[in-house]
Amino acid sequence: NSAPGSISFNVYQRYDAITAYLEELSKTYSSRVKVTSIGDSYEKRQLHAITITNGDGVANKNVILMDAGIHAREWIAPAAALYVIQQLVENYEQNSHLLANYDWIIVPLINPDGYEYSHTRDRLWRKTRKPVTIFCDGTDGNRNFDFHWGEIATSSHACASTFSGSSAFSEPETQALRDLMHSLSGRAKFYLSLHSFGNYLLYPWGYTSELPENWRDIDDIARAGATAIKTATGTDYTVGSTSNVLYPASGGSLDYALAKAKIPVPMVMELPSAGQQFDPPLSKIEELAFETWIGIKAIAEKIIEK
Ligand code: ING
Ligand code: ZN
Repeated sequence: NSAPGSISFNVYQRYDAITAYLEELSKTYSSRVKVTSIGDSYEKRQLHAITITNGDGVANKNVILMDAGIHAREWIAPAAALYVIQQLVENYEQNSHLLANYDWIIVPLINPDGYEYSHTRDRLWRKTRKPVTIFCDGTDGNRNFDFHWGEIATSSHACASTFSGSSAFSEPETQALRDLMHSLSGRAKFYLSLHSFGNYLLYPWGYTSELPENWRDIDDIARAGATAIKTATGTDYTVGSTSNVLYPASGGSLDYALAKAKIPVPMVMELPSAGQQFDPPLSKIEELAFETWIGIKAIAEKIIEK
């Protein structure tokens, strides 16, 4: 089911290779693919978004928005995002129904500074890389969004791995994602942020154990994804609100997407670990990415048919 392409899933690709792949797709498939920069990281890496269409030239279609890699060490997440990109672009014939009335906008690596740092210096690095004090660097991007910022399961200590930031949206990476969300206002119908690990399909809220008004719709759609994965590979996912099935946490992009950017169906997917936390073995990357794609496709089909 995978298409031939110039990216391989037998290693965790680095920022430069990911960038080169996106640029190659935009050249080879110029009628259907556009790559833009939505901003620069603290260390001045471009934050790339790939817009995938069916090439019919119709403007302002509905949008499915995805990001991955807000947490540096969760390497399987950007790999899965690249797999989705590959399927939609290089395996277009089999997936064109997913692009008929929807454009997909995917940011496969929203925290490239942290990602590179987790490859070169500290495998378990989670945060961005902007210095905070003379002793400690980095902010947890998924605690830095301005909705109940700094309230729950986050730290005000710069050295902590869940440091919420010196202020809400203190980081160029979260600013870029915020601006992208708002620029799609009214068009984005589904937002998915990929993390690892633990096999969860999460929806708001993280800041409270109460549920959003449309939770039944979101739950239904998430369960379609979990069921598709269970059927395809036997892998179990837990579906529910962040605070109810995982832990309470505020300031995440998920809550922000619903509350502030008004994206009606937002989710976080916590991918599997293959028993190795943030290090699924290289031989498992493609399998896990494929399985994730099965779930995302089922969810997208459900969104699109609504
Ligand atoms: N988990 C997420 C985290 O940022 C999460 C869980 C999802 C929190 C949505 C808040 C909102 O802690 C991982 N593994 O990063
Ligand atoms: Zn994460």
